[in-house]
Amino acid sequence: MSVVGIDVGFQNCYIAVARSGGIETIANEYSDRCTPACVSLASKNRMIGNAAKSQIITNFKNTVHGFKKFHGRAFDDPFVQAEKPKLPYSLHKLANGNAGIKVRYLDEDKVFTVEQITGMLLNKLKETSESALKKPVVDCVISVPSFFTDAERRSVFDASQIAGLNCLRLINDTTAVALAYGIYKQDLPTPEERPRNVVFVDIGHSSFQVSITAFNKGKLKVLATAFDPYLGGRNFDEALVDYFCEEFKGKYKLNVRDNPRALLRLHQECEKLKKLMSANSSDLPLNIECFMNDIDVSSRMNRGHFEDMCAQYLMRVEMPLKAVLEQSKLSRDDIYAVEIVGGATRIPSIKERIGKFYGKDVSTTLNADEAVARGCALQCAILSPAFKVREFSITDVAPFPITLRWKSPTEDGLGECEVFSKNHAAPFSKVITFHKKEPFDLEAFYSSPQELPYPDHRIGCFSVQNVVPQPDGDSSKVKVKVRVNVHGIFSVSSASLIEKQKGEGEDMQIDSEPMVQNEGRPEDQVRQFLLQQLLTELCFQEGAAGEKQDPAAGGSKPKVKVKSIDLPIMASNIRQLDSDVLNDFVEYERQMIIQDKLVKESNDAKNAVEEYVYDLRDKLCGIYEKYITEDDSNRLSLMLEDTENWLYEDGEDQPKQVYEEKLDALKTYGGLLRLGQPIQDRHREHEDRPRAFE
Ligand code: ATP
Ligand code: K
Ligand code: MG
Repeated sequence: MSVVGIDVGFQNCYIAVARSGGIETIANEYSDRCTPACVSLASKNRMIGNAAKSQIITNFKNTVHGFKKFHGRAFDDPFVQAEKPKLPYSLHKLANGNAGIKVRYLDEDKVFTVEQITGMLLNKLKETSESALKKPVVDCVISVPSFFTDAERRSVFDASQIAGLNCLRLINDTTAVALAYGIYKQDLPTPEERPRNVVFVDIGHSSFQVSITAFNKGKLKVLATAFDPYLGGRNFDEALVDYFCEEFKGKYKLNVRDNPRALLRLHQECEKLKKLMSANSSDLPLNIECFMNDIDVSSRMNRGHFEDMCAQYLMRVEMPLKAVLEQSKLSRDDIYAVEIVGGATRIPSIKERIGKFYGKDVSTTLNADEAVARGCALQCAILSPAFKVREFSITDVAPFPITLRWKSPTEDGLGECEVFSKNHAAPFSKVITFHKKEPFDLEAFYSSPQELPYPDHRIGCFSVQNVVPQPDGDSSKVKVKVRVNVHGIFSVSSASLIEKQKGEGEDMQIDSEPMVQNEGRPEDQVRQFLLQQLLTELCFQEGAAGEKQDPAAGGSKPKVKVKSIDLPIMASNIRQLDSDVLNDFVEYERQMIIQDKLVKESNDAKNAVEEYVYDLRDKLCGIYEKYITEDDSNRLSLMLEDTENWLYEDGEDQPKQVYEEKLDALKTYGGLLRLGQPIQDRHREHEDRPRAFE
């Protein structure tokens, strides 16, 4: 069983794994711990991560980056529409209304869903972890922003399946960071003591998240989260880009925005400049050679000017910090430490503002780039039966309140109730009891659309089927379990009909769960206040080991035999991929992997031929010179030249076997002429001989 944690960033991805002795972040084949969230499609294969990033400018139309926030979003979504003009690649409206990504791949126009693109990226990260662990990787934990709604989470989860991963948990970025912070702390207060409250701030390339988490020995509890989903390092890059575009218009008469390649280069240079300004407050140069129309451009910038330019973004730093403090109902004095992670917290003015707001120096004890991935790997290790980890319980929150509305076709029992309040503990299950004579629908939605960073507040519809009246014509008691699961995804997870047994009164007790007596109430009208009461009494928290019962439910109640019949639930309008579509994507991803492998093998085989040619040619005029006649040497040189020409012409793009045969032929031909290999043997014999006497 693998233990892998993956931080899928808007810009940067990190992987941490559990190996003997602990959690470590691992490097990819470029010896880079950071894998860019970038996928480049080409006429023969795909490139993913670092290889794709190097194509951003050369193959800009087909190199996809900045796609993380398209998860679960429609093409017409305001966010998608606002991003569209800024993208060097094209978006396309899919049949289901979602935003698809249109590229040229294998010399054809192709539209990929964002799940497929993230699937490709995840597959690359999976391969990287496999080569580090030297075994197949399936189980993993993946991070998502804490403000991701159901649709976005389901979409990321689908992507993990396309990549052949078994995602044990989608964990919120700041919760992963909290785990990475807390699990090693030896001096946390005991469960009886007042908890240690720590603020975690993660500002990445695209967003700003903050949580306040309470720690006691062996556990963490997120008290509240807040965010600015649209504030991150990219805003600061864009401010610089805007500035220089304007400047170059006047200074060089260049319309940078009309030239996607120049614009991308400017973006890259501005990001570098931004990072330099974090370490340096003096005037810094910006020079780009051959920028556009053969013109070299140059300019200067300094931190003070940059901060003025970015005042509108810097101003937004305080809001989430304040919101999270208010929601947690703590005062500044209750805060033990403020831990910051994420690349954009390196901007001095951001860091300063965070410290100033909480009246504390911020601490940077966690690795700003790797903490999320490490937390993910720790969570994976906790969930993995194959790993022994210190007991540590994690209670997260549901950041947006969720309401359930119910209706039946003929009965007039319409009603609604907020089942999860803001910052409700999660994962969490609740049981709601209805009195119904016929099937009914439960519609779930986020209660406060105005605070939702997503344009549609509907979560989905869950139809509870096969509900029938009792034999005596009375309504049946239907128990419905609703939950926010370990991924932060809402569902109506099960329903059952409780059959009255002969001879029993209405006033029965169920052995497994407490019941509120409903007698005397108009049956189909479960009123709001009653439900709220039910909800508080009938909830129990999910532990890592499954669902634990509320202790209040106790086994002390008299056990009465009741018959409970499971009812099927049909979910509709849930924003996730249909299973056939998902299967097709899984299969297609597999084909693309094979295709990439073929291309790689063929390239490797071609390189082997090329290397053999160059190597032998070098040696013919070098170390082999003494062991070969001039005539043979000429013949061999000619053969090498032929091969080289072939490599540039017919041999430019061939399957692996052709190169392998070519290499064999070269070796054999040389052998027949007693060239190539035999010379090498003679040379080696000569080299070895004196050594034998030493
Ligand atoms: P997100 O969390 O939004 O999905 P991400 O995880 O990919 O994005 P990070 O890797 O945490 O983001 O941070 C990347 C951002 O941090 C980029 O905007 C990058 O330019 C910025 N950054 C990195 N180092 C510095 C620095 N020294 N000074 C300023 N900004 C920096
Ligand atoms: K990251
Ligand atoms: Mg991040």
